[in-house]
Amino acid sequence: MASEKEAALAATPPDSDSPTIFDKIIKKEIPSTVVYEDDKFQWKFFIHTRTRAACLFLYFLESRLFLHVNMPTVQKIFKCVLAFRDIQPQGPTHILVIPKVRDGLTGLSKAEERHIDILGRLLYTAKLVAKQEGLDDGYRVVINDGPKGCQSVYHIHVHVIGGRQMNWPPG
Ligand code: DGP
Repeated sequence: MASEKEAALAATPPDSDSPTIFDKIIKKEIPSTVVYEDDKFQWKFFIHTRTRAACLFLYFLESRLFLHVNMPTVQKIFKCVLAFRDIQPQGPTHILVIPKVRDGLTGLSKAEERHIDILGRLLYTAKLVAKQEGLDDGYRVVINDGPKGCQSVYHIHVHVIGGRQMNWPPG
């Protein structure tokens, strides 16, 4: 298996819509150990969206008829964040927190004002997950960005690493 650095240098930053391995994890097409899944209703999105009636109707249809249609807006409102164990853990605990809808956020450097809510939710979920994992003595939260930041998967994600003493500066 390639090292993280090798994987990051080999990774090509994709178009914002190109699928990544995380899309398959979100759709449960490949297995992962999910530790947290957020399907909370986000009132802020709801109030600001101009298509709320249509979204509610689609969500109702989806939940009643068990449709599994890709409806990004509906997912953005109702299902936001997924956290699962990293396949190459850098500590006894290593969890990735990702948005279920990328919405152009291939990495932090692509963040725009519309992403403020989801960025806050990712960090808040990192805290929830750390607590859930019992990382009471501390942990590290990392967002790698771009080739020099050692990013290998171009779907924004927050690493939550703990269970061992961290060093500084990071490698
Ligand atoms: P980064 O280098 O910051 O882009 O982190 C990507 C992380 O994703 C890396 O730590 C390994 C992890 N990863 C890659 N593929 C998979 C996978 O199929 N399953 C899981 N659980 N993690 C993966």
